[in-house]
Amino acid sequence: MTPTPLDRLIEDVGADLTADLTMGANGARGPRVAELVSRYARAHDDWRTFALFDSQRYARNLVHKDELFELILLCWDLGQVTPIHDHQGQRCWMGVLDGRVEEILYAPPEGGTAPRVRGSKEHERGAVAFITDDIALHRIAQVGTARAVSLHLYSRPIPVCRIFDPATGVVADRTLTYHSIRGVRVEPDTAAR
Ligand code: 2CO
Ligand code: FE2
Repeated sequence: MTPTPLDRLIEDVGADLTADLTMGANGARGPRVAELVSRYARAHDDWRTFALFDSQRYARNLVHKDELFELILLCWDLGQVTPIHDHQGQRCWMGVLDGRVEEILYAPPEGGTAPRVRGSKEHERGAVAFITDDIALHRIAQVGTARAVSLHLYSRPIPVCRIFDPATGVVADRTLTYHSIRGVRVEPDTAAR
């Protein structure tokens, strides 16, 4: 079967992250993931096969997962948002495929205080944001009049994250679940394995 553009993206990202691993911190170049995701986001729409929405909350649709990374299509209905959260020490790239999302960045709370807003950005189709816990915590929200779809790449996969109460900074663990796996709805939403 001919590989789809999304299959090729998975292959290219896998090769890039593997090369990055073997080169270590002194590698000749950093990962090209942002560039690969941005190029894909601008040119292709075969991701639509995996774009399932949920009226209750943003839907996490698993496209690919291996030891090194997971690729998840997030579908945002109008007004849907994440809590303020971390990424468990992993790298997170977010590329917008459709619509618009707002990313609000927060400084990690110190000693039980409310997380402090550090800034916000809006991202449109083709934009790729990158975050780690060293950079900030964040919260994503759909904005505008159209539903949004974004592609999230975590290296390594994140089965659980920490969420922060916006008023008190109180922290809780959240198990991250999938709404679908490779285009097939899993009911109820299934925990990452
Ligand atoms: N990290 C959130 C999640 O995987 C989405 S916000 O972008 O990283 O549900
Ligand atoms: Fe996130």
